[in-house]
Amino acid sequence: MGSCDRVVEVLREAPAVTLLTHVRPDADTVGSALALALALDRSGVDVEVGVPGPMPLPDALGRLPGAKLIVPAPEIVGNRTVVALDCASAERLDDLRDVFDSGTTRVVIDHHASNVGFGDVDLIDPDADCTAEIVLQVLDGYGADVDVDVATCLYAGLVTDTGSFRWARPGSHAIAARLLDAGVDGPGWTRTLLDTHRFGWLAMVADALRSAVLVPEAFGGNGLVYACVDHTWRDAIGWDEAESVIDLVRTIGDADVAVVFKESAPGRWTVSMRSRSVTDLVPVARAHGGGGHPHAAGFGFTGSVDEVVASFTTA
Ligand SMILES: [Mn+2]
Repeated sequence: MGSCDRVVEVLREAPAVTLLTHVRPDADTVGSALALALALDRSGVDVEVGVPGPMPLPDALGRLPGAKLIVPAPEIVGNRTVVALDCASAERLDDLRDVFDSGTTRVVIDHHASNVGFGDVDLIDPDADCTAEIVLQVLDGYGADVDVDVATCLYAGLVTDTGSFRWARPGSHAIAARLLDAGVDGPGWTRTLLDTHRFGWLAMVADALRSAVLVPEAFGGNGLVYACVDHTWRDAIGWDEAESVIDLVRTIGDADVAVVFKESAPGRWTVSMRSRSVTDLVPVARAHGGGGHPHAAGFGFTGSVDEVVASFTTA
């Protein structure tokens, strides 16, 4: 029996399910969890969705269908069947890791190449553009009705993890067509999820871009461009507004690797990395305790940006 069939079987037998997203939640992890939650809820399953960490849910994600199924982290019951969605490792569950570990049937659904599996049932497909695609397979196996609400949640993961379909595989375009046929407002959700910022975002971006440094000798001479967003911006306009800076920095063709350092509190950083072609970021992220995909990865650290940049230069 394949992993997808096993996940379907587990879900069919569970009277109650806890679904968990990763910390610093994005549209793929939340959309995947809510799509699955909606389908289970309609089938009479007692379902709760937990979002770990201190970061508030970005406004746009709170408007997805099914967001009412999100339960504040302290109120999560923790069912015997637990599912981690889009989490490359158990660490990504942050303060809800105990909820996952306490389950008796722990399911991992993910598409990160760095994910070695940390559940009793691991459904991990690094060839999938997003976790939402894998959830769609599960929903089809489960016999769920992929109506406009479920489709909207899946589309949210698909459109964001493919960078508005820039690097989408043929199969992902086919899935997009199916979701749009189900009634998803594609242009509307794309604007909401990817092209909407608060006014203060412009000043933050100006500040971040002014900080940009090019290090041609880094990554074996393939080059690094990096920028920093300091912690004061988090309080001013919200943590999620800094997530888009990497999409500007990574357009610089002078370097193979683009990195954005985002300070969540003084000296505490989360790092987003992108590579254009030759550099495999998975080992780089793993060396710093993180994970991801060959061309998109990340990690967190406490300390000085200069030290981390120095490690890239000797890499
Ligand atoms: Mn994802």
